[in-house]
Amino acid sequence: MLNKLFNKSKIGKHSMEVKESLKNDECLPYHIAIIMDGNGRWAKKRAMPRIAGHHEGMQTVRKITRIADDIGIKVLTLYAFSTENWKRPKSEVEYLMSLPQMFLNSFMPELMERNIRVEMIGDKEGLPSNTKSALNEAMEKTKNNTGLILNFAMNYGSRAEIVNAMKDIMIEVNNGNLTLEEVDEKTIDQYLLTSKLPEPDLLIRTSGEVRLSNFMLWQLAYTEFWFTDVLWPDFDKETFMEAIQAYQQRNRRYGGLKGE
Ligand code: V0D
Repeated sequence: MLNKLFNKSKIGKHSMEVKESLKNDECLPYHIAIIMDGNGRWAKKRAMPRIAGHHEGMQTVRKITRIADDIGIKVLTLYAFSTENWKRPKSEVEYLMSLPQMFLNSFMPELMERNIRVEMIGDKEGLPSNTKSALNEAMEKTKNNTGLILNFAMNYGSRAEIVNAMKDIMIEVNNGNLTLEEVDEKTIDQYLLTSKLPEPDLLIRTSGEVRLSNFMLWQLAYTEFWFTDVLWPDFDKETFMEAIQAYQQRNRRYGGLKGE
């Protein structure tokens, strides 16, 4: 039922038909995922505390959300907090956990105006209650919005997501609701936290690290990757457009080869 909302039936597993229909639009990626790295490094370079970098990074989230919405991106998934990030100093984790509330308090009117829907993937139950209620409120208020889906990965880890999907599938098999023979890639898709979303077309990681860090391992199987040394707080429209253009060029080349 929600598949209809995201037009999943129409766009297919790898958004091929959207890519087709957007040919005139030079193959705008439908779903962009970003690993927002380099906030601490940005602060260090300025002899500022790490939390100042996180605050600046939050402003970048605002700017990039506006741009994504303006150019017609349909889904923007932002890796905001991994299950590994709990290992950071308590004061830093506390500050990070206050960011969703801070962000939503000031940005909610604009989210509504822009018809943006807030979503999240990750273990919400593991979040502090203030953070959880800020998120719940934002998702509830924006649930009927039909524009850009702003999807935050919070307390998210991809292997844990896959383990939980496997367990849920095994329960169904155990209960006789599903047979072993019926389990295929589609089944696994359906049990992941991203079951309602198309797979990312483009993954961006900032700050020069070239790895996935347990982010959307299953979902990124066919995604184009784009890496930059730019630190997340310095990420701007120009960098964003550079990433999208690189994606479009790769698609064009692929299309050209395929046609010959
Ligand atoms: C810090 C860079 C926005 C990455 C961006 C708790 C690290 C700024 C949010 C946010 C974070 C999350 C959910 C929501 C609204 C806003 C956010 C965290 C970190 C982790 F509904 N920025 N931001 N959440 N940073």
